[in-house]
Amino acid sequence: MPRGEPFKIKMVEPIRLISREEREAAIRRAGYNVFALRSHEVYVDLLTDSGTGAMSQEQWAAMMRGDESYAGAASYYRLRDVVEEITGYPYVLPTHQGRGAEQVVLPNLVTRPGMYVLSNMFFDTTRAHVQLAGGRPVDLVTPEAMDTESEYPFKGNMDLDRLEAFIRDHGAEDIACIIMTVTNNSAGGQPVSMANIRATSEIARRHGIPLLFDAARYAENCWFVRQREPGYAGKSPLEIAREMFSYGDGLMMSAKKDGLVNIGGLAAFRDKELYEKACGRLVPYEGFLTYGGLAGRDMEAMAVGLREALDADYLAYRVGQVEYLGQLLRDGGVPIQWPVGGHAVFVDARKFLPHIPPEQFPGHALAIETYLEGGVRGVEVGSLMMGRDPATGRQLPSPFEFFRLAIPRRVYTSRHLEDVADTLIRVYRRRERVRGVRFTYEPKVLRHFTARFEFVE
Ligand code: PM9
Repeated sequence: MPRGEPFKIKMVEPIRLISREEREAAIRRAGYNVFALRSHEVYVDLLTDSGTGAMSQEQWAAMMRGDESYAGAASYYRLRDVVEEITGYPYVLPTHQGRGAEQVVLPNLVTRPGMYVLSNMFFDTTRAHVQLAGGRPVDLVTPEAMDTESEYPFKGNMDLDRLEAFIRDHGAEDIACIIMTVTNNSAGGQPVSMANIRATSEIARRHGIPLLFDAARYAENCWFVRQREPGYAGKSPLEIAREMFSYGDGLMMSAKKDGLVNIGGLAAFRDKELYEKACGRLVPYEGFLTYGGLAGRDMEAMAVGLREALDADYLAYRVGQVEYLGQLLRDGGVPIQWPVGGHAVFVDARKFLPHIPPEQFPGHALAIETYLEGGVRGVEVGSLMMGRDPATGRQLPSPFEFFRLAIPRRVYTSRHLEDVADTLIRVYRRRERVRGVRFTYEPKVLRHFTARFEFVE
């Protein structure tokens, strides 16, 4: 097998490492929040894999075909056909991004305040949309996910025993829906097995509860199923995707990940009823049914990107590159969620910085330190992102304290990732000198994006 990337580079964007003094000034000005850094102040930007990928020549070419008609655009129908081919869902709505789909779909299911929405694990915007709709999000990730060192191959799984018990204790009528997040971002980009999806679907159907996918990274999940689950090695990623979606009633998707586009999202359904309810919210919040907040050219790029993301050579390179960074870090002694996830390496900040308690956000402290050390930007996924209980104002307990290095698709070379690993290993060697942080400003909703901090002395 060749070891190189399955593409060559046709266009380049310069990047550079600014000086240590400039980095210190930049992070101070940013209120010690990496979200407030300007991109030119960052050398390797692993803040997110969302919308940061490089499009292919086929995607750029397809954009020229964009039909910008307000209603009935040909680009919409091309996108719809691809989504139906992959998912089997005929009712397709474009949205401006993943959270657009969430705001269009979730309030139709959370019909009474206090209803529960169950998930293997919510991403923060999905959790926020459940709460904004008056619902109560409940994470039911498998306990194996908590042990960051075990070899368990599907740490993204739903805990089926807790799912059954929750439905039995609270009653199916109080459960708005089940959301299966593939891959499970908050647990470390960890995959969900087909067996677990099938079993979750059986439970959902038995109780008459809708099962929706949060499909942001569904193609990477399909790759892990093919690699790790008996019986799938000979199947194409497309065949695996079709089987996976056959177990659900619909999806919400940020196409900025496995749609390989810089902007765009999707909602798609098996049945007309959920679709029609979503249409009622799409028009006032996103746009007309056949553009949903996107340009025709965006839908063209998405239609091509959705297919490219299921290409076996691409997926082998993609997941392999993330694993390469994980292996370099592990070899350097850095504790990470293992096995490595599909889109990011999740550094276990609890183990990395045992002297920093959760209320001083060890994952965020590591984000600041890694930026200062080598201009590398990653993000906290832990107590800071988890936030407070809206009813009591108390900090919600976070099962993890991660510092996430998310790898944009088709953007950085392995040499960049070697620089990232060297940077983090240098921080690890002087880890006892890293300090925790506290808020100087704490926003009420999705606080990690705009909060400001100072070091705890
Ligand atoms: N995920 C991420 O970096 C981007 C926003 S925070 C920097 O991981 C899942 C599983 C996601 C996700 C976004 C969304 C929302 C839904 N589900 O960002 O609205 O990981 O397109 O998608 C980010 P949008």
